[in-house]
Amino acid sequence: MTAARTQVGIVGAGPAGLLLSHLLDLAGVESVVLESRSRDEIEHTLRAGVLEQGTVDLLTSIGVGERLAREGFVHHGIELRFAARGHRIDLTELTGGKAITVYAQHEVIKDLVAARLARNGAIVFEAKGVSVHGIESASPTLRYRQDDREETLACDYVAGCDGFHGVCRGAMPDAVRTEYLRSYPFGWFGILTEAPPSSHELIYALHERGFALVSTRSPTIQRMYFQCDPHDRVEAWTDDRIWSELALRLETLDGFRPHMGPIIQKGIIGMRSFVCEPMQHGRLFLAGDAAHIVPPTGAKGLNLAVADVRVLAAALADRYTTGHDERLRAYSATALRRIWKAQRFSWWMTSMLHQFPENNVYQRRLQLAELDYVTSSRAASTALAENYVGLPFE
Ligand code: RFL
Ligand code: PHB
Repeated sequence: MTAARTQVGIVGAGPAGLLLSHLLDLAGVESVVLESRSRDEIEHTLRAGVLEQGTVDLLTSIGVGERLAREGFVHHGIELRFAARGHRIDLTELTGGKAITVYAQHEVIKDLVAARLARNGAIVFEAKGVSVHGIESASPTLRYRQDDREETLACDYVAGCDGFHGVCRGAMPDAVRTEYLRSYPFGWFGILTEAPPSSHELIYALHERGFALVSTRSPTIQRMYFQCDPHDRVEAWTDDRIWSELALRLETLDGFRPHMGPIIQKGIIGMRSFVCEPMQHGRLFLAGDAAHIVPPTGAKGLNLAVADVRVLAAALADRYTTGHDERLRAYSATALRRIWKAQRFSWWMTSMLHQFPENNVYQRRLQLAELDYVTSSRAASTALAENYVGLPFE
């Protein structure tokens, strides 16, 4: 067994863990990241696509925005489509100049890994069986296996950035934790297709058959989703069936058809809303999906992970440079204010844009009235726009 020591032990090399490690390094605080998967795996897992303005600004200000500026797509609006008509929400005009950038999460991961390694950052890939010990003591430890060796990492603080299925949340005693959960009675079927963009902006559509979303990845690769049964099987969906479902749900009075191409990836994603409170116990701090999940309809998950870590990194840096721990003690409360607002927005977008099996005709008419209001009232579209591009920090 070998033992090592660092200031902050970080579990998980997702956007939260990698960004935290980078921000700490820039502030002169040492960390080690333990990741259960290989570098190749984390750099190729397909997930989010939409970055808020504040996420882009942060990544740019810390030197990881170069490829993002070159290859990301800045979008100034989105379309809400219902009753076979499209309605544009002008994000930039409604928010005084803000926009979102479409840039895949695994590209952000590649940029952050490269930035960490360029500064000799310590990332242990394929760290198996990570366990967390002594979080109520002054020197917590992380134990794990690497190449069949048992390793111990002693730290001042542990950051649990290990996603929804990680081990850190469970290291907080049940008695101090309250978990808020809501599951949705549907999932998203997601595809990647080799085709030109079907639209120059994202389309969020509500149809009698359910939700559909048109997004993009590059001029030649497109990302699309549609609401499905969460227990459906991917194999039940042939390419032809997928394209006819998307064409139906996206139809407009003026004959819109999505550009079809070979489907190179298919998958089903469950939808839930989840918050764990508090996000801190002893010397363990949770950030990102380890502490909260939102349904993807508001495109908030990755952006929230970034917002948590921004608060946590500043609080830890404060602790090391000034010796004060007020910001660290306030971390959970500070982060949760933004998290609950993002929960509300994601729940609201999801409720407005999906068919719920339990909804009766009256509730369906209310959904259409809500969409009509959001797209025709400046006040209502401004509320959507300011949440979608990201609420201001603190
Ligand atoms: P992650 O990305 O899950 O990273 C956690 C990392 O921890 C590792 N890990 C462990 N390591 C060591 N020991 C253990 N025991 C471990 N257990 C886990 C994992 O291997 C992994 O590398 O969490 P993080 O960093 O908090 O980041 C959160 C985001 O990934 C997530 O919120 C977003 O992907 C959500 N999301 C979206 N967010 C957006 O902001 N905009 C979007 O457009 C958007 N679209 C989406 C999404 C999520 C989706 N899926 C697949 C759920 C679209 C989809 C389809
Ligand atoms: C994506 O491009 O993957 C994407 C875009 C918008 C969302 C969710 C996912 O709301």
